[in-house]
Amino acid sequence: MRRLILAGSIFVAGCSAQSAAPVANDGYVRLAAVPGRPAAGYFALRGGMKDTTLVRVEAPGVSRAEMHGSKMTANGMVTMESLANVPVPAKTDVAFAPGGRHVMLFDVPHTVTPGSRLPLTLRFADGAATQVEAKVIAAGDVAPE
Ligand SMILES: [Cu+2]
Repeated sequence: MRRLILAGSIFVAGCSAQSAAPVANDGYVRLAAVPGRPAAGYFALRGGMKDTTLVRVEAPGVSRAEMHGSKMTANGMVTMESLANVPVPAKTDVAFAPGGRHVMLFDVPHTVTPGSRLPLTLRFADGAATQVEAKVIAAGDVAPE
């Protein structure tokens, strides 16, 4: 509902009721095993009516949210790299999932505990935004379906 209001205010003319902006679903946040360490956010992103670029992720009370990619080094180690932006082609699935892209959430408030929800706001280069209510799980929990 919120997404449609945002889209409506930004795309002034010519838009139908269809979602112009990408849509995010199945969000969850895995807390770190050690308090104070960053949590990891995941979601399934689906491109909207046109190509765009994800430029920022925000969460209330979180000091910093960085988009990261994971990549394998020559000696088989997995390392993370910070991503300034993530292309989201029209009508294309862009996964943020374990082993791949994710959002690192720094200084997650103490009120964010397993079983709670943390709204993630995804902001795009064209000014559009979408939100996903991420389920919060503990470090050792199985990821939600
Ligand atoms: Cu990371």
